[in-house]
Formats: sequence, structure tokens, C-alpha cells
Amino acid sequence: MNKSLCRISGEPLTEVLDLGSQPLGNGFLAKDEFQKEYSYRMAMGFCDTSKMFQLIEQPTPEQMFHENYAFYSSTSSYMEQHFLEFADYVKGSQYLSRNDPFVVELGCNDGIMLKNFSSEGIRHLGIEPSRNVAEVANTKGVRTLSEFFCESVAEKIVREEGRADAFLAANVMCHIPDMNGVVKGIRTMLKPTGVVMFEDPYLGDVIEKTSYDQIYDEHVFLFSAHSVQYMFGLQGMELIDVLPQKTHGGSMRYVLAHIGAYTVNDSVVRLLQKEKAIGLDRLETFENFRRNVEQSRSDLVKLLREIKSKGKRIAGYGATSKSTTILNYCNIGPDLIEYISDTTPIKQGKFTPGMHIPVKPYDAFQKNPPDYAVLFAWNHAEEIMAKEKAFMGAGGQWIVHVPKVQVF
Ligand code: JHZ
Ligand code: SAH
Repeated sequence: MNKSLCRISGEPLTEVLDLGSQPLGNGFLAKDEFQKEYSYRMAMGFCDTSKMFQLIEQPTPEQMFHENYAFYSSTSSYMEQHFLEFADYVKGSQYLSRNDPFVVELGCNDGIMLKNFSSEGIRHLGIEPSRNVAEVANTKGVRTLSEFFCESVAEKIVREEGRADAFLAANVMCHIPDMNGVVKGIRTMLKPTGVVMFEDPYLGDVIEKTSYDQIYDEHVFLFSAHSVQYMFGLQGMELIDVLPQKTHGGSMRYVLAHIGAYTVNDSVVRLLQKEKAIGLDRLETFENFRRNVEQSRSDLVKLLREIKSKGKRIAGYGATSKSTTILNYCNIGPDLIEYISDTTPIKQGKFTPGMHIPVKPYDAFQKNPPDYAVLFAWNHAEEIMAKEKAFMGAGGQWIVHVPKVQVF
């Protein structure tokens, strides 16, 4: 059998974690689709050269991102606020030219970030292959091209609209397998003084919190400053700043530019040192992570079974992509979790990928609350706790698995 190779360095990968057979993370489906449901082996490997932690196999981009894509960014009001602040950070930075700046965003989804540029008449372009969400962005006045970004799309944009001052991306860079092609495209698109600012779930947080549910089909990479530096370094670009974010359970915003265009902030040096200290550059860290993941699974299954054996009702809160990993890896089905409540219309009335738990509208949770709710959208805990006082007041309890399995 051919050894799997790192998508960035081309060197052999060492397999460190096998999460078993998994369906598409966002593949919510109807009953008559159960028979032909797709699955693949979801395992992660580590490359000692690029330091990239990555999926060994991934479904194709077209299987995951299409006209029925189930994730709509604007389902969280806290995320709306986050992207307002991200946009303000970009506008207030030294990087945008005063004269007619051009801002491009990869994976703009329903326009959650770019609407803050379009509302001020700033020249912008979103690139979003999932047509349903791209259409929502367009109706909000966010100019959006429905394409998968790659080198040839970058060249076309440069020909038609010129080079960009800022290339933005949130929770999308870690989704694209041909990252070397994407980085080449970005380099082509940027002005000599242009910058890339992107954020994604941070590997350091995933390791520290055992948040293994950040691993699913769409997340082909989990980045660290080490791997990002390596990947952009191959194309003549460098990290100039890093800014930790609270979103999605701990993310990192990376700022990169052509080598030598700007002074490198001390934050970069400090983060690289910290990553060495916590071992993000070493194989044994991932072996330890695997043991923590296995422990988390047995703790969660034991807890759910104990609660169920006492005749209590358990539901899920938030039919997240992350929950697909947990449910399938832990083999948790409708016998343990009655339903999952979610505010996204396209998910409601369907079943969760693989384990086929019914997804119900939020109304179901409010009208018929369970005794316990598994907080699958744990990354939005602050927002959810603020609006679920009635559930808690009536004695409802939460179950989370991050940073450890617990009830509160
Ligand atoms: P949430 C998706 O991951 C997929 P998911 C993707 N790969 C990614 O990286 C991130 O997003 C950005 C619902 N909800 O944000 C809405 C409520 O029901 O954790 C969503 O379906 N009530 C692109 O799916 C889900 O929960 C609420 O009050 O893991 C949250 O999904 C709130 C706040 C949300 O992302
Ligand atoms: N930026 C938003 C959306 C994240 S969802 C947020 O943070 O909430 C990830 C998005 O990336 C999806 O809408 C998906 O369609 C898009 N995407 C996936 N591959 C892409 C590619 N090659 N080019 C551009 N967008 C892509």
C-alpha cells in the first residue's frame, strides 16, 4: 500500500488517530437517503517536516460544498458581532490603502463579514462555492462569485478587478486540500503591500481541550503557527502577526505578507516558542492526544448510559458538524439522544449523518425540554447560556465533553 503523503511537504505522514468510519459532517439527510449514505475512514496524520496535522482521506470538495450546504454563518448573533469586530480591525489596520482599497474574502458564506464592507461602499468580492449561501450574501448586497477558489480563479480576478489589499478568510482555509495552490493564488492576488488575514480553530486549543470534534471531513487541516509559517514560506510569504480568538472554542488569526514587506511582530516569535514548549511540533503530543480522545469517549458514553438508565430524557443542543464526529465515533444514536434541536431551517426535519438522530426546530426544545441537554454547540456556550435561563431554572442540566466530560 502507498504511504500517505503530507499535502504540503509531500513527505510521508505518520498516522496518529483513527476516528473510524464517518459520514459527511454536514450531511443531514432524509429517511429515504439512509440506504445510500456515504462514508469514509476518518484518520489523522502528522508530518514531521511541515508540522501539519491533517486528514489522511477527505471526501471531494463537491461532495461537501454545494447548493444545499447546511451551515449558515449568521445563525449565531455572537459570530455576527465577532465579524463586525474583525471587519473593524481590518479597516483600522495599516494595511488597507487609503485610495480605493479592494478586499477579497474566501468562503464568505451568507455575507456575515463582507456586509460590513459593502455597507460602507468598500470595494469587495466574496468567493463562495456553496450556491445557496452565496445567494443569501448577494441578496444582502455582498458581491459574491460562486466558485471554488484556486490559482486560476485568482488570475481571473486579478485580470478583471486588479490586486487586493486584504485577503480575508475565516473557517475556510483549513477546509481546502490543495493549500499550496491556494497560497500561490493568494500570492498572485495580493498587492506588494497586501496582507492575508485568516482565522481557523487553533491546534493548541484542540490538543489542550481534547476538542477532537474539530476533526471532521471539512477540516482537512488543524493549523498551528508552525505549519502556517511552513506552508506560506514555501511561496515566499511570512507570518507577521498572530492574534488568539475566543471563537469556535479557541481560534488563531494569522496575518501574513510577502517576505520583507512588514516587520514581524514579537507575537509570532512568542507563539512559535510556546508551541515548542507544549509540543505541537512533535509526534508524541499527538499520541498523548489519542489517549485523551479515547478517555473522553468512554467517559461520555458511560455518563449518557447512567443518565438514561435512571429513566431521564436526553436531547442535543445544536446539530453541529462537530457533533457528527462525536456521535459516530462514540456510537451514540437515538436510543440515548431523543432529538437534537437546531435553529437552521435546512437541517430541521432531517436526521443526523450516520447515527440518524432526528433534528428538530428550536420550538421542540422549548415546548418539550429534556432533563439533560448535550451542548454540541459548546463553542457558543456564552450565547446559549444567556438565552436558556428558563431551561436551567426548571432544573434542566447541560452535558459537555470539552475540556472534560461533565454535567452542570
Ligand atoms: P457551529 C460549521 O461547524 C462548519 P459547526 C464549518 N466547517 C466550520 O468550520 C464552522 O461552522 C465555522 C445551531 N445553533 O457554529 C446553529 C442553535 O441551534 O458550532 C448551527 O447549526 N442555537 C464551516 O456546525 C449550530 O448550532 C443557537 O443558539 O460545528 C452551530 O454550529 C446557536 C448559537 C446555534 O459550527
Ligand atoms: N467564513 C464563514 C463561513 C465558514 S463555512 C464563517 O466563518 O462563518 C466554510 C465556507 O467555505 C463554506 O461556505 C464553503 O462553501 C466555503 N468553501 C469551501 N471551499 C472553498 C474554496 N475552495 N473556495 C472558497 N470557499 C470555499
